[in-house]
Amino acid sequence: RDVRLDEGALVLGGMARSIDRALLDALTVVERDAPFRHLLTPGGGLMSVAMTNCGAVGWVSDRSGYRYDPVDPESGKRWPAMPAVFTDLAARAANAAGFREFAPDVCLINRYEPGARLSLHQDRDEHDLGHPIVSVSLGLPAIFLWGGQQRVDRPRRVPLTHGDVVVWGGPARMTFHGVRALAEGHHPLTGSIRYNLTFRRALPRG
Ligand code: MD3
Ligand code: FE
Repeated sequence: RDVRLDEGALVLGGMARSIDRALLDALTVVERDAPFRHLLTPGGGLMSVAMTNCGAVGWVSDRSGYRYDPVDPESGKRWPAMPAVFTDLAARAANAAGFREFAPDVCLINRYEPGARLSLHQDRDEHDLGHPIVSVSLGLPAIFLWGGQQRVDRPRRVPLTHGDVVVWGGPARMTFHGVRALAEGHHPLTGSIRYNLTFRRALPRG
């Protein structure tokens, strides 16, 4: 079932379910070349969510701040290419939400184990905030926190389950959001893990 959370935020319930195995197989290939790692925040803490990327650039964090980097700092090599099954799903989802010709240059992949969480934040490291973000949830369910335009706005709790795809854009693009600590559980395809793929356009065209 599709749910509009706000103007510009559309949940495409279960849209990725029919290709879940293909997505997880492609993820295995990406993580062989760019393993999941816990990034250091500028404040000096380790993130509880483990991350990796594929595409022309990758989102990274270290003591000097956040950035999109064409090179994986762990390997010194470029990030793995974005698998066609990823790119294709992102474009179809953006289209379904009314964003034509979405061409992501990065897929940030978040891996949650029980207890891992993402505190309330805005995504503002991208060059042009006019492009939407597409996110795909796989594995264990999570409670997504959907806030307002200010950090103090009390967030709504939105359950996201295996195969859910969400498109965020337009007036929803700068909304504060986060993920509550993952509960223990077992999923037949991922075991005790939740993955989230987020597709973005980070850099200017060309
Ligand atoms: C709403 N990831 O990586 S995806 C992130 O489930 C992040 O791992 C979460 O927030 C996760 O930055 C949520 C959904 C998402 C991503 C970006 C957004 C929602 C957003 C940007 C603006 C508004
Ligand atoms: Fe975010």
